[in-house]
Amino acid sequence: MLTAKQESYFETFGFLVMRRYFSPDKMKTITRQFDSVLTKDRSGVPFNREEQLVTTIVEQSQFFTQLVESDHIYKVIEQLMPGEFIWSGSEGNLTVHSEHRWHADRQGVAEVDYIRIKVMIYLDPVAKEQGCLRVIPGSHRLPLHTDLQPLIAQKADSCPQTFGVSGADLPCFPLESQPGDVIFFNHCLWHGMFGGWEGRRYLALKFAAKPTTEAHMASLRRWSPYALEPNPAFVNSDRPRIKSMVYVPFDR
Ligand SMILES: O=C(O)CCC(=O)C(=O)O
Repeated sequence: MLTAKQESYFETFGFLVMRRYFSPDKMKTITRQFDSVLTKDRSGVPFNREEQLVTTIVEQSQFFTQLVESDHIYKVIEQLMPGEFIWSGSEGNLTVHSEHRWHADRQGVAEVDYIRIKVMIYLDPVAKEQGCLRVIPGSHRLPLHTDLQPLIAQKADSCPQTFGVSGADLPCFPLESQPGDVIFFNHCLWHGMFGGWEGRRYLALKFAAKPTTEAHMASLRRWSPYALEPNPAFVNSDRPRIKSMVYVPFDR
């Protein structure tokens, strides 16, 4: 599904944007399903400008589970991960914050050789100054990855004190997107968001290479313990692709 050039792009820069990946009709359904799960999670109460995160949006929705096992997602992850991979959870996000300061979801020298991928589906148009994901290309790799380490505190003055510019002015690549575009990025890539508004929505799907070492296990325990305790909806699934992603301990 991906070309060799797209694979090289992802490996080198740490992200890939698939433009118009889902049709307008498909996006309408994705948005309707997203709103429905989040409204149910609020017990039907209208959005009241409070941040909302549903960490099992995929697991509790047959529609989103099918999306994950579709070629559009599953086959691409299969191509971007060097071997087998496991499911590492989902997020339905309705945000109100205006910025998410620079960080890498998995940060540190010990992390960069263990590949994990996050898929971002923004449900609203987002732009550089209006809530899009900004990335620092190539920062999933050493030495750039650790050169940015002072920013991990994510304080208002982390960026000015380290580089003399505000977080919003740090050199970056803004992944402006329209509904239908889909972003795949390496969890070790440094990223941030500025210009967010109340009611910004995105779906995140997370995958990790199958852990094969104690270092991988330690990393999963630290950053994503939920990946090691798969949701019953996935454990009991009879769908081959879903079953293939359920974490099974080494010694079984
Ligand atoms: O709010 C956003 O769009 C960025 C989210 C983010 O930084 C993250 O999921 O780690």
